[in-house]
Amino acid sequence: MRIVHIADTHLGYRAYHRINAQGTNVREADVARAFREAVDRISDLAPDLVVVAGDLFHVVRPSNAAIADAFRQFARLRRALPETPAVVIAGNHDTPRSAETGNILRLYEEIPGVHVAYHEARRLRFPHLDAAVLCVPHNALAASSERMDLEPDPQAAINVLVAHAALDDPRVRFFDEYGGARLPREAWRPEDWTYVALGHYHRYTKLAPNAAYCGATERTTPDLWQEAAIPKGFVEFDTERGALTFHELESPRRVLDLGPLDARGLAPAEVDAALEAVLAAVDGEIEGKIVRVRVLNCPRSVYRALDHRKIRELRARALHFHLDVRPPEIIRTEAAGAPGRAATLAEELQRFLRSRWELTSPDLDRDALTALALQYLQEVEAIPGG
Ligand SMILES: [Mn+2]
Repeated sequence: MRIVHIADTHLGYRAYHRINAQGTNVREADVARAFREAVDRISDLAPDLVVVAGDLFHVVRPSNAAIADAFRQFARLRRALPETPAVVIAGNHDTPRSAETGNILRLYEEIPGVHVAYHEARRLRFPHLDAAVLCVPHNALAASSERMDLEPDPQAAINVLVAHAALDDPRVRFFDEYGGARLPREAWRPEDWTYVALGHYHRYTKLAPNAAYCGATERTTPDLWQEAAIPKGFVEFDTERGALTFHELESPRRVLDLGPLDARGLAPAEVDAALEAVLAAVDGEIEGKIVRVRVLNCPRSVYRALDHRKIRELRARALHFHLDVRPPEIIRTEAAGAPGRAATLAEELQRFLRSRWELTSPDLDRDALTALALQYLQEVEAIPGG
């Protein structure tokens, strides 16, 4: 049989305050479009089983439009593949912190053939496939204090494990996917399962011939520059051939991370020219794209004298244009961390504020704000039990 494994669609994600002609946030429309493309492609592939390994929604309370659109997509999938069950588990993004808050995913159980695990671990059996699916949603791992032993069902010929978790494995590095529940590597063995479908890590990563993170369908992590060149899509696994195939989606919006330009010793007009050159080298226009250009060693006085009319024009043409200008006194070599030592919270914060945090106005002083944030952190850390 063939299984399609998809995860981290993050429906309802929004960014950049840009609205399309229908009045929808452009990025919210983007994640919806990527999911629609995935449903089209899955319908064409006609698998025997579909698993959604968590973070269907970006937030616990998605917009009505996101809820309705997801409903339409599952209904469409059902119409295209009436014999194919779809199993959906909750991830950290679509699990409410309080159990009293209902989970929106339950709504989708109204669609015949859609099965949802949003709270506790749950085993689903599909006799017509001779298959059992062990569902381990975020809450099942986050709420349990003991180690969970994940065992296949000896009665079933096909055993699938679906989990939304931060796997304890050197091949995955969770830079931006905060808040995942840890899944120790010893909790499961790939050889015990027909297929292991993981969600949470947004980059497609094959961990064994029959185990993978399928990655996200759009770029929605806080530092999406890191994801600029990472393909987005879903995975197909053929249990008879043991073949795992990654299907890349075409619809995710282009993200360009350009530079860095070195402005050391350059006059403002020379920085303008360098900026123009790096943009001219882009394949196609920047229209509608998400673009960052990093400029290093650029003093404030040079930044102020740049051609800001041109920069405003770039901001209007791109969906999002971020000119990330750093003054020369900033030391850029920290943060990789000394080997063998985890970064402290202060180092993490400093790294984020210095290199990842996007200033909303050029008048903000990154250094002053970083110093203030570190001072606040120090004060909090000085409180006993704080
Ligand atoms: Mn996610």
